[in-house]
Amino acid sequence: MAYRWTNTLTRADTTPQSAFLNRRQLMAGAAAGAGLAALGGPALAATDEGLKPNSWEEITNYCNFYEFGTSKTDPAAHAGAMTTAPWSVMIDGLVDRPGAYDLGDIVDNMTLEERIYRFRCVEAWSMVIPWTGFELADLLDMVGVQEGARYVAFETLNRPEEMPGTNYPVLDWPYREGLRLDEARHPLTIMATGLYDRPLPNQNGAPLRLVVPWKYGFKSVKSIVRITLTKDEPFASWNQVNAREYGFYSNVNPTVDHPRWSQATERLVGGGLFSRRQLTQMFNGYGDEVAALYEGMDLAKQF
Ligand SMILES: Nc1nc2c(c(=O)[nH]1)N[C@H]1C(S)=C(S)[C@@H](COP(=O)(O)O)O[C@H]1N2
Ligand SMILES: [Mo]
Repeated sequence: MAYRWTNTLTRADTTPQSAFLNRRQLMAGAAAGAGLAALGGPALAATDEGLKPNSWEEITNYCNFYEFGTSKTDPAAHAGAMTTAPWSVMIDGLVDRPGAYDLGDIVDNMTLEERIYRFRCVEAWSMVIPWTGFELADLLDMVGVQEGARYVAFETLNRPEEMPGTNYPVLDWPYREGLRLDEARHPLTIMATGLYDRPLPNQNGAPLRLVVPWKYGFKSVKSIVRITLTKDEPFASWNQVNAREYGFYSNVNPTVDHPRWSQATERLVGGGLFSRRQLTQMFNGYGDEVAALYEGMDLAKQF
């Protein structure tokens, strides 16, 4: 299904400048000898060290994608078997134009850009990742969200013949995650299609994955085949496994520990085990942009 759609907003209308670093800006700035912190603004300047993206090797060889096994290296070893073309995404539930959308048609109608985001896993490691993607809000506008929709549910491909990990009942497959609609519409929430200006590798969730930089990594559902607008809070895979350990919101919060380990600090992957442990920031450093979404909520209870 081809659906033509034009974005009438520019990035400047929708995205706080401090919220992301355009990769080209970064390169241009570096070339001109400008300080990176000056370009970064508050969201990223808080961890200046974090501005340097992790290498392609690090990002593509230290992955969580349990459909291919539970070790960090399993996805790089086994995800190559996943067929990602053609790829269609079923968009349904409370939308005006439900249907099976071909990914090529979706991408043709989106504004693709590069954004360097800090990434924080609930296992207390982190990376800095240069994604290519488009805003989820633009996709939601394309299909038309109906009144009454309050959440967005996401579902990963479930294809046992190409995904050896799904033969084990680690999770209730397919992998599923959800966001509240205002979180989904936030300009920092993107659907990634690439990494370092290259197509997304399978192990990182090709051809389409969610990226929500102020939440723990497990909210970033990979290889998405279905997006459903719902009235009620959707099923979330890790929340279902252990609700005490994994809440629906999963906002990065150094003051709320995982029951089995602290969330106060993180190890930046790639710089040596001890030298680069750093303090974790509330909302992963994106608090200026997103704290308002949670006003009035007790984040120790709704974690
Ligand atoms: N389908 C699917 N999506 C997933 C996961 C998974 O096991 N299956 N793991 C999550 C977790 S725990 C993390 S930390 C991130 C890791 O993304 P990366 O491997 O690209 O770093 O993917 C998330 N998305
Ligand atoms: Mo994770």
